[in-house]
This record gives sequence, structure tokens and C-alpha cells, in this order.
Amino acid sequence: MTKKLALIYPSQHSDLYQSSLLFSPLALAYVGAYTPKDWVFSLYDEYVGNVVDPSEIDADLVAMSSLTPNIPRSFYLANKLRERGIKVILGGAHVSALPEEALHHVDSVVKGEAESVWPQVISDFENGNLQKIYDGRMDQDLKDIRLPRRDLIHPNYKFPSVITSRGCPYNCDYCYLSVYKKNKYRVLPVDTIIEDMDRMAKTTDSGSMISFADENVSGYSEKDYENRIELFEKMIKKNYGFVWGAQSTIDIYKKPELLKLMQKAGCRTLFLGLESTNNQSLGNVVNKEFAVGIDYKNAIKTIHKNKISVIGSFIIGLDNQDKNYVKNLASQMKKMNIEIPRVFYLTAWPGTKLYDELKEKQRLKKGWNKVRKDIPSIEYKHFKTEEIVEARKSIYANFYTKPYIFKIVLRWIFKEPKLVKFFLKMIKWNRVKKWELRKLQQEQEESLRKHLEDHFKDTEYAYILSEY
Ligand code: B12
Ligand code: SF4
Repeated sequence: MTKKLALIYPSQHSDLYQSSLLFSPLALAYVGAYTPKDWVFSLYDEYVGNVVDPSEIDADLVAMSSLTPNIPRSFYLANKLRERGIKVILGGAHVSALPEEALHHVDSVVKGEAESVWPQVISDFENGNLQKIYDGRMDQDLKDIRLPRRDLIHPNYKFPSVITSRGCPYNCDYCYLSVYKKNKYRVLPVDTIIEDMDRMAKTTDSGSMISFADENVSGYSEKDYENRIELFEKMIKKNYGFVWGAQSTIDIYKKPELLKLMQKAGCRTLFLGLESTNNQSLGNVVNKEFAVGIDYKNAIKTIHKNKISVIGSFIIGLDNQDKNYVKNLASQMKKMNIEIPRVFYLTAWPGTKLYDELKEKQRLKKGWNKVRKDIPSIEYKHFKTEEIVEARKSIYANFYTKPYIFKIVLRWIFKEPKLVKFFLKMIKWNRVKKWELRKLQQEQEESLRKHLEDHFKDTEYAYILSEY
């Protein structure tokens, strides 16, 4: 008999308002690819789709993918579904760090990557023998990985994603990846990626932006380097109409040949986790040794020379960043010539070294729903909460001055006019809409909180919204 699997991305905060800027997630598309053919799917994505009504879900089994700030919502949905006798399985970054917590609300937890364990999960479910915790390996070779089920990605996402590698061998203290002991950088087979891109290109307008979901597109070893060269050469031959952006470590500037090929293959922007303008301190503060000593301005100059723009991501709220540092951040970023700044509050993801340290010092605020990089969720050494919120707003305001916008437009208008369009869209979003939309988001959160309170009158509600 046909069995029904409902796939859910629960979201505490709807992101529909910014759906034109969102990258599509791939987690459940991979889960779908490893589900036997006699199962049928339904897909619910609260990031960009309707709010899920758990009483209306028609399924034998529910698989949810969740991030830390959406955990209260995930547990709420799971409780409601289980009241109806539906088995619920939860995977993703948060539950990989804290599986035991989730077992209060779901039948099973999948830690790490789905591929190595999902067929076993399904077979155990079919035999009525679901285990509590499945350990999805993070060092699993990807040579036989299946193509993601792209039909299981919500159509409201405007930026399709693709993944060409997984993992990162570094161990930065604040990064959620440090939760996984066996986290290893692995590339997907080039021909598999090309097959996936061929399919994607068919449904993507020429000139559209694609996102690479890799932690680091450039790789680490000589072998990775050769693999990346092979991938980008094949992409160039294919001459796909789309352009793309990817995450990389800053040391990519040491590989100009790779940058050149990436540009030819369609890369137009690199998202770099620069974190601090004083990178000398990164080694001591957050264990980001590989960035220490790199002259960011010079590195970005090499990236620009290869006609690739830079989204620079920075953390504010590190203990060694006083008010003066934050005040000067915008001008420091401008000196580096980055095109788009992303500024995030220092956030303690569960399972990380940073989390353990701050918990010990009682510097964590309560409530998983607040643990996201755009909401302050810890006690900062040099800032009160309202102060750091204001500081972040002024960094964006001080960055996007008219002369600087003009400078960037001038940099790209003749080299890559399409980038200018993308850039102006980002500015508009950052400068105007975001603060308005934050209000909208807060209203949504309020109504959800009320909804949760109505349904969890007892201690359970207190537990999911306030326990650390
Ligand atoms: C695309 C993306 C998004 C998209 C879509 C998110 C979504 N619906 O999943 C958007 C842009 C909306 C987004 C938003 C946010 N994101 Co995001 N995002 C990513 C990104 C870049 C790629 C995700 C992806 O598809 N990866 C590829 C797939 C194959 O890997 P995967 O997602 O890890 O899934 C595998 C396993 O985790 C596991 N798995 C996952 N779910 C499930 C479920 C089941 C049932 C099973 C069996 C297995 C399983 O199996 C999968 C296949 O191997 C990741 C970084 C990354 N490289 O992964 C960050 C990431 C997931 N995001 C993150 C964060 C923090 C956020 C935000 C909270 C940012 C913020 N403001 O602070 C917001 C949340 C907004 C909200 N509404 O609450 C963190 C999560 C950390 C955490 N502890 O929660 C990540 C890891 C980035 C980072 N390093 O900080 N994000
Ligand atoms: S280099 Fe980036 S992905 Fe790797 S551990 Fe550090 S922050 Fe995480």
C-alpha cells in the first residue's frame, strides 16, 4: 500500500516577506531522494509558504527539518501531530546538537546528514521498530550521492540552491559545524553536480542568480583544488545562463587561477565570513586561525580583479570589541571595499564551545526562538541589548552612504552591470524594508507566542520557550 510522508520546514518567523532574497533549502530534497519509490510526498514550508495546520496533515510519517530559532515551533507541531498518532522525525542543526531535548517531543531524531541513515529509518518505521536516535555520518563519502528531489522545494523561493561539497575541517568556536566530531570536507562527484545543474538550468531564467550552499566552495587540499578546477571547467563548457554566489574562506585570494575560472563559470559574488576587522584577534578569540594575518583589503582587491564582488560577513559583540570598535566598523568595511556588508550579533549555537562557555558564565538569554544571528541572544561584555541593536542599525546606515554607493556602482557598471542591479536591490532591502519588516515579524512572533500559550497552558510551554 502507498505510504504518505509529509515533509515540513517549520518556521517561527515567516520569511515570506523577503522570499525574493531567499535561497532554497536542500535538506528535505535529499531526504526525499532517499525515500523508497512507493511513498508519496506532501511538502510544507513555513519560511515561504502557508502556516501549517497540524490537524489537516494527512500522513503516515512526518519528517521535519529545523534550525535553532524554529525549535519551539517544531516541537509544537510535533506534539500536535503525535496526539493524532502520527510518527514524527526531526533532523537538522539544532537537534544534531541536542537530540535528547527533542526526544521529549518527537519519535526519532536524525543527527547529522540524512543520506547514510534515512533508508534504515524508513525500513524501521515500516517494521514498527523506530529507534530514538540515528547517527547520520558527517564523514560519509559522497561518491554515490543521489540527486536532490527538486520537486520537493517550495516554488516561492526565488534563488535556487545547489550544493557541490559538504563540511569544513576547521573548528571555529562559534560555528555550529564544530558540534560534529567527524565533520569532514567532501566534494560531490563533478558529473553528479553537472547533472543537477543541467536540470536546474532548464527551469531557471537566463541571468538568474543561483546560490551554492557549500560551507566553502574553494576546498582545502591540493586534491580539492583539482576537483574544483574540473568542476568549473565543465560549467564553463556548459555555458549555463545563470550567475551564482557562494561561500568561501578568505584565503581563496591565494588561488587566482581558481577565481578566474569561477568567474568564467558564472560566479559573481563571494560570501566571506570575515568576522572582525582586527583579524589578529580572531585566533585567540574564536579559534579562527586560518584568517589571522591576512590583509583583508589586499585579498579583496585580488577577488575584485577577477570581477567577483564581496559580501563581507562580520560578527559584533565579541568580548574584545568595545564600543569604539563597533563605531568604526562601517568605515573599516568601506576601506576594505566590500560591496555588501552582513553584520550579525555573536550567537551561541547549542553544542559549540562558545555556547558552553557562555552558559557557564550565565550569559545566555532564555528562549530558543531568539537564538538567531539577527536578534541579540547573549549578554555582551560592552553593550546592553538596546545598545547593540542601535549599533548594528547605525553600521548599515553608515555603510550605505551616497558616495560609497556611487563608488560601487562605478566599480561595476562597465565590468558587470547585472551586479549593479543586484546590489541596488540589496541596499533597498537593507536600508528601508528591513526595519519595517522586522516589526511585521515581531507581530507574527507575538501571535505565534499567543497561539503556543493557548495550546501549552502547562509547564511544557515554559520548557520549550525558556529552557536552556
Ligand atoms: C539555505 C539556508 C537558509 C535558507 C533556508 C533555510 C531552511 N528552510 O532550511 C534561509 C535563507 C531561509 C535560511 C534562513 C536562516 N538560516 Co540558514 N542556512 C541555509 C544554508 C546556507 C544551506 C542549507 C542547506 O540546504 N544545506 C544543504 C543541505 C543538504 O544540508 P542541511 O541543510 O544541513 O541538511 C542535511 C542535514 O542537516 C540533515 N537534515 C536536515 N534536516 C533534516 C531533516 C530530517 C528529517 C533528516 C532525516 C535529516 C535532516 O540531512 C540533510 C541532508 O544531508 C545553511 C548552511 C549550510 N551550508 O548548510 C544555513 C543554516 C542552515 N542557516 C542557519 C541559520 C542560523 C539561519 C537563520 C536562523 C539565520 C538567522 N537569521 O540567524 C535563518 C532562519 C530564518 C527563520 N525563518 O527562522 C544555520 C543553522 C544553525 C542552527 N543551529 O540553527 C546554518 C547552518 C548556517 C550557519 N552556519 O549559521 N537559511
Ligand atoms: S571556517 Fe566557517 S564553516 Fe568552517 S568552522 Fe569556521 S565558521 Fe564554520
